[in-house]
Amino acid sequence: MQKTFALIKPDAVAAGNTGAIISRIEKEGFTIAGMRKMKITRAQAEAFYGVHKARPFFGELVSFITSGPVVALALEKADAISAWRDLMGATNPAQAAEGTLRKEFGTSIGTNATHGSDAAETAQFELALFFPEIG
Ligand code: 3AN
Repeated sequence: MQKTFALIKPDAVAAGNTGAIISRIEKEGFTIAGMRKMKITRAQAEAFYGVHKARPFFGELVSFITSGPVVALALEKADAISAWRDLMGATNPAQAAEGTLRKEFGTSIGTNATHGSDAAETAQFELALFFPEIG
């Protein structure tokens, strides 16, 4: 079993898609090991998106992710990191495959409904940031 970190982003929460996304998560066989609806602070966002600091859209990322409530999730499954990225689909919803969450719920490359850790080290870092109580 592997754990990954997932977020339902402010666009999807505001659009009332939290339940539909959680339902897909359970249907796809993930165990929800942690779940918290919260507003991310600026300091948390800057730490979370630290790897993107040099990107031109860093400011945009931080202001979007702090713009409204998110649902933070610790998900567990065999190969959870890649399974969750497969379920999310491509970063840009316009390029995401049919049946993926970003295709169904994302509206632009920035407002793309969900986040998922991209590697074991990032999963560990992001889980520790949002779920320090989960080992
Ligand atoms: P992913 O979330 O699929 O791993 P990354 O790591 O390339 O994608 O990008 C991190 C986040 O930055 C994405 N979730 C997306 O919302 C945002 N992003 C990526 N590219 C752009 C862009 N060109 N303009 C605005 N936001 C972007």
